[in-house]
Amino acid sequence: CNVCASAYVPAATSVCQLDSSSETCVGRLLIEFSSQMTMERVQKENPNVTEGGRYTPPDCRPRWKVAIIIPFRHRENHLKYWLHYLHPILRRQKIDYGIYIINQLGEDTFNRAKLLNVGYTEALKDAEYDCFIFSDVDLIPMDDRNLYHCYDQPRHFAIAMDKFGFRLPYAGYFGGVSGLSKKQFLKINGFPNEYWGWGGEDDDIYNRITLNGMKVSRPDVRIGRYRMIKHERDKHNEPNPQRFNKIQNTKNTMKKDGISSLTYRVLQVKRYPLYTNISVEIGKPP
Ligand code: UDH
Ligand code: NGS
Repeated sequence: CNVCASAYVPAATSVCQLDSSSETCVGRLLIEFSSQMTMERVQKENPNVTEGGRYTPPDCRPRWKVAIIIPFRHRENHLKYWLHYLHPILRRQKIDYGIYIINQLGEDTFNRAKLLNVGYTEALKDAEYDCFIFSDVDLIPMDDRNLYHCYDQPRHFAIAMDKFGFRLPYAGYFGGVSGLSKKQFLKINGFPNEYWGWGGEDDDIYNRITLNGMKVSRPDVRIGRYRMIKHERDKHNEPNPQRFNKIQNTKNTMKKDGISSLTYRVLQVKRYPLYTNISVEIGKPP
């Protein structure tokens, strides 16, 4: 009887099996961005996601509580595809998660890493997350065995992007999608707040990780594949000319510039069916 079946929630006793051979995962996925996507459709596809974009697997106890943080401004169309693909993947992976869009208000220079620090802080006001995954809005995993939880070492997920010929562009690349446990994040004093505009902030984070005695962990290159939604360069996110100098100085700057020095103003928190949108003022470059 369907009614009984859907009303019955078994006691969540066993720990979720999250090895990459998990029977609920399907492996390689077909990812494309040519069909029209609407938020109504994505909502209908994901009736089990609760307000604010939260989900807990009904039949097992997850090891991690994961906040997924997306830096954002004017990318509504990309967000629809991201939600369309990621919610079902995360559900199959049996992840306990919440989705946080950190929306930079105004038209001052974009600051990806500072928005990620805001996401970390704001998500912790919602629930006791112990794992944080930081994802660009335009990156979709092509294999659901790339598990969105935390690892013994800081994790780099987006290691084989289509635009780089499904390889790392360089050994220390840490961009696109990465994940740190709360402990790992605090060990590096979070992310830098002082990279305004495009580039270098991910290299600074990589430096923080290695300078603090940690190593980056990565999936197999056949599994860590991603499609990026093609787009032009955004306005107010020009390449930052200071980025090359700044990444030479991480050792000196990381102790004072990070989660310990973060300041911002939240203007609105809105809970939508598939995500929580946090609109913030983060200031502008000095
Ligand atoms: N982001 C926004 N809005 C912006 C800028 C950035 O939402 O205006 C977010 C978004 O999540 C994006 C991420 O920050 O995925 C990273 O920024 P990016 O997509 O600009 O970085 P990427 O390296 O592109 O992907 C750089 C410009 C490439 C131009 C290529 C022209 N053919
Ligand atoms: C490096 C940038 C990174 C960037 C990576 C890939 O050169 O921030 O290219 O860029 N570092 C510096 O500029 C110091 S991409 O091809 O995605 O536009 O993530």
